[in-house]
Amino acid sequence: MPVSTAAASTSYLSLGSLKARRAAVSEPAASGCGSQGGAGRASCGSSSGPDDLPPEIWEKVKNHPCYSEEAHHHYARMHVAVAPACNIQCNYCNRKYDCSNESRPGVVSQKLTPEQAVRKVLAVASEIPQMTVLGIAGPGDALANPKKTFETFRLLQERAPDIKLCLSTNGLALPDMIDEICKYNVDHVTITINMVDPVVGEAIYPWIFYRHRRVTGREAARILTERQMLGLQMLTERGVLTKINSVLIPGVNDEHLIEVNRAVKARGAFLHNIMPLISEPEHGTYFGLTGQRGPSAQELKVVQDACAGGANLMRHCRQCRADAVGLLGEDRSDEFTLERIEQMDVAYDLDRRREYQHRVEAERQAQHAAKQQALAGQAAASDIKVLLAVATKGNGRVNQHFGHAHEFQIYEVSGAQATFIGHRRVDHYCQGGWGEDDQLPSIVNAINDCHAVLVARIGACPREELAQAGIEPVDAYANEFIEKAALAWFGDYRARIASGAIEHRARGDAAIRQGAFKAAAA
Ligand code: CLF
Ligand code: SF4
Repeated sequence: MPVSTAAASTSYLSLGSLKARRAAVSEPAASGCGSQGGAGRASCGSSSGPDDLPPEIWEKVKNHPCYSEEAHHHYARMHVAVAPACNIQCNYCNRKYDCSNESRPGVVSQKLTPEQAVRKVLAVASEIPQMTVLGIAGPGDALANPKKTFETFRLLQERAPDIKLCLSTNGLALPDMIDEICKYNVDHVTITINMVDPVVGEAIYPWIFYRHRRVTGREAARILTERQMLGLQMLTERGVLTKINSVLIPGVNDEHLIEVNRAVKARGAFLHNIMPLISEPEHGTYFGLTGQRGPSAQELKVVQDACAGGANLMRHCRQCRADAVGLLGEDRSDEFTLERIEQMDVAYDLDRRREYQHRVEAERQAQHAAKQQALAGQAAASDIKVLLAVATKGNGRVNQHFGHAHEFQIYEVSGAQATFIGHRRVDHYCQGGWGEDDQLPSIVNAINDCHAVLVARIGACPREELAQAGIEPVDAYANEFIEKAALAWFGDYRARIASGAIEHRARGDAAIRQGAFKAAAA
């Protein structure tokens, strides 16, 4: 159902058309930030820290890379592909590919039995001590495969009690599984909710399989949304932190996601993760084959911004594979094939893991304190906002060479603050030590809405091409904390405008990278 028209023929959303809805979503919450979800203070989002959250919630999220934006710089997750079947059909999914709810299209390398899965988790945990979360996210639906899913959790709890358990589901079977979820201490659940209106839903879901029969059309969407809302409410009542994933499908559910945000906040969702549809003909999905496109970077941002004040937003999702291993944004799954695991000497050492994580925590807190100190006194009011792209390999600093970046982090800077709003994946500019000039246009496209790119270093050729595209290459803040660097650059930018040296101009849109992607491990 196309929901609005904008001037440009390729655009479905206009900022103006969202303002009324945004105002409605931004009404003050009735209650404070409760222990059972994110309803309440707008600061209780994935970027929240110990000062913003009740201690029991902070304990649950502080080392979960998806539930805490800060944690994702330090802690890793892994998925085990034990759940091949699904009980619904989404128009953006092809069963030969990973579940589009939680992963990029691309075949799962190996489906696992629960026993194989647990062996793999222990092998990864022994080599990657910062791996703190095991998620079951497909390649089908975790709860459409309850025996395999819960057997994996049961076995793992016995062998590795420190690993947090997480699952992702379309929600159809959820209300029937709440007791099992709680029995195995799964305290993080993701539900993919793309609509709360069956009229919208019938354009996304051709059928569901429910109570031993196949149901199609609007009736299928009605049952699905009722089950999703009921399941979310039941999880909230049991104190399970629930994140909602929504796939933004331009012209189908873009404006409608604001209503989804409001509905899930009312039922206690902790986070809302609005992700772009990834749709290419070669994926073989209904949407891919019928030409349904995904959103541009600005279309995604407009919807996310319109939801500000509602359920808290996650903006650092990497739409990872159903067998992903490692930090978000990297994939080390190739290092842990069944063949390799068979040959590994697996030594799961809980004390060593704890000791490592204590060190990470101390380092993280030191970084946090240093950053706060660096930021003190930086804020200044401004009437303009700009986006900056940042090349970073971690520790919250501008510390990566332009040519080595496989993604850029995007910050919105207004003078008063620099806020992380997402990332853009790109192909490496440097290939085997040489700059690959063919890659530059795609990198420029990916950050084309940014005024500058902050890097540790950059070569002459990309510097020139970026400048020609109107994106200022900046290496003056190498190794500075990102926020401090962003605010300093912005102060300089405003000074140049004030002196008449430059003129402030709005930027255009940027493209979200489509197609299968496996980022190299750092
Ligand atoms: Fe996996 Fe999902 Fe758990 Fe994270 S992923 S089951 S909550 S451990 Fe994370 Fe991956 Fe985004 Fe999912 S980056 S796709 S939000
Ligand atoms: Fe595919 Fe996941 Fe949708 Fe099932 S729930 S059809 S596996 S995207």
